[in-house]
Amino acid sequence: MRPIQRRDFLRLSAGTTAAILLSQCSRSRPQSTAPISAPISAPISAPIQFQKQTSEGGLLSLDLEAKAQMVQLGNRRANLLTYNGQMPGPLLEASPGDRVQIRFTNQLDQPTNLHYHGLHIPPTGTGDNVFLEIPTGESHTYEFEIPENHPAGTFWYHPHYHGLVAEQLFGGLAGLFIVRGALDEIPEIKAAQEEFLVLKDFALDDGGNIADTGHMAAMTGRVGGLLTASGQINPAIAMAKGGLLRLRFLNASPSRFFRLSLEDHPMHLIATDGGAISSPVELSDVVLAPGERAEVLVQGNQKPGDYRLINRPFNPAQGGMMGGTMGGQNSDRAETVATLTYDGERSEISLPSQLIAVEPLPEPQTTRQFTLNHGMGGGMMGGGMMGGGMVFMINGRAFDPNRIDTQVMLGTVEDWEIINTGSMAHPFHVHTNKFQIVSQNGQPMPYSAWKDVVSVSPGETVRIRMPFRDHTGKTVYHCHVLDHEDRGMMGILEIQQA
Ligand SMILES: [Cu+2]
Repeated sequence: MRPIQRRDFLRLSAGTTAAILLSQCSRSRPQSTAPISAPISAPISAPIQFQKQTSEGGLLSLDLEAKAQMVQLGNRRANLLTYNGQMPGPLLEASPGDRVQIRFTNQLDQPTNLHYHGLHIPPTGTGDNVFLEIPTGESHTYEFEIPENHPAGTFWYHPHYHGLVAEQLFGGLAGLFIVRGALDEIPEIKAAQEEFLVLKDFALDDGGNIADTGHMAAMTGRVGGLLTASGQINPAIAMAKGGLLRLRFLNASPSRFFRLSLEDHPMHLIATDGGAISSPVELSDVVLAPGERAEVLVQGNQKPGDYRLINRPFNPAQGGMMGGTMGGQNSDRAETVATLTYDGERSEISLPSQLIAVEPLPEPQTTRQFTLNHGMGGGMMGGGMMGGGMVFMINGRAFDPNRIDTQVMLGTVEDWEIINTGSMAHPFHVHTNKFQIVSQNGQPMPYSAWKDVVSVSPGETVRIRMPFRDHTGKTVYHCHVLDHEDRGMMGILEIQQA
C-alpha cells in the first residue's frame, strides 16, 4: 500500500470520510484532474427555497406531519413521503438553550418515528428516542432542550423505525435541523451567502411513484438514478463576484455516496458532522457517506460564468457487492448536482483564518472492537421485519431490540475500533454522542474534527474516540446504509450513571 503523504491527503481529497479517501488513494486510482464530462441533467431550475421554522423567544414549536403527497421534484411530479407536504421537510433552526416542541403526527400507512441525527440530547423519553413507535394516525410530542453548550452545526431529522428506515428515507422523509452559534458569528462567515444542499437520490417510475429498485438493492442498499439537491434538479446558486459562499451539505440518501467537486473553485472545509473544525482546510473533493454533513466556503474569485457542482459517484467497496448494477444506473457517470452562477459584484470577503478550536480528548479508559460483516440468514431476524436473504451483523450478531450490546459509564472516554471484514463499505453512525477519528488503518488523522458518521471500507480498521459526559439511557449505533441497518447492522448502547 502506498503511504499517503499528509500533503497529498489535504490536497487531493475530502477530509470528512478519510477512510474512503485512503482506500481510493491506496488503490492508486488517479485522482482525476482531467476535464469531467458531466451533462447538465436538466435546465437549471429555480433557486433553492426552504420553508423555515425558527425558534422565537427560546422556543421552537411546530406541528410536523409525515404523509404521502404528490410534490414537484425539479421538473417532475412525484408521489413522495413528505414532512408537511415538503421534500426536504421544513428547515428547523434553533440555538443553544432553546426548548423544542414538535407535535408529530403519522399519516403514513405504516409506523414511523423521528431521529434527531447529530443532536446531543437525551436518547430517552420525549427526546431522541428511536425506540418509540408512532402507529398510523397517531401523534407524539417530542420535547427537549438544546444544551447551552451545544455546538453550532448542520444536523437533521429522519425516521428511525427499525425495518422501515431505508424505505421511508428513500421515499423522501428528511429535513435539516440547524443549530446556530459561535461558528455563525465569525465575521467572514456571517458575511457569507449561505446555501443548504440536501442531497437525495430517487428512483421514480413513469407514474412518479417510488420505483422498486429490486431485491438485491433492497439488501445491499437501494440507490436511485435521479439526483436532487434540496428538492431541485440542478438548481442555480447565484453569487456575487468577490463574495463568499457557504455551502452546507447533507447526504440524506439511504445508500448513495457522493464525491463532489466544483469546477475551478476549491472548497474550504469549515465544519464536519459535529460542527466547526479549527481552521479551514482546502479540498478539491468532498466525499459524503450516507448521513454525513460538511460545510465548505467557496470564494467567488473566478471569471464570471457558470460552474458545475459535479458528483462523481463511486463505490467505496471496489469489487464488492454494491458494484456494478447500483440500481440499474451507471455508477461511474458524473452528474451535475447544482450550478454556481455569477451575478453582480461586491467588495471581496476573505476566508477566515481561525474557526473554533476542537478540544483534544484525553486517553480512553476502555477500548472496544466492533466487527462489521454480513452473511446469509433465513426466517425471522431480531427486528422481525424481514424474511430470508442477507443479514448484516456487528460482532457476529444481528440487531435484537431486547438485547443490550454495549454498556459504558458516564464520565468516561472510550476508543472504539470499527473493523470491516466484509465486502461492502459501512458508514458507522453513533447516536447521542459525537466522536473524533483517531486513526484509519493505523494512520493518524491530518486534523481534528467532530463526527457522528465514519465510513469504513472493506478491510479497513477505523479507531474513534468518544466521550460520555451526560445523557444516560439506551441509544444505538448502526450502519448508515439504511438497508444494512434494517437488516440487522445495529446495536444497543446503554450509557450508565457512574
Ligand atoms: Cu453497511
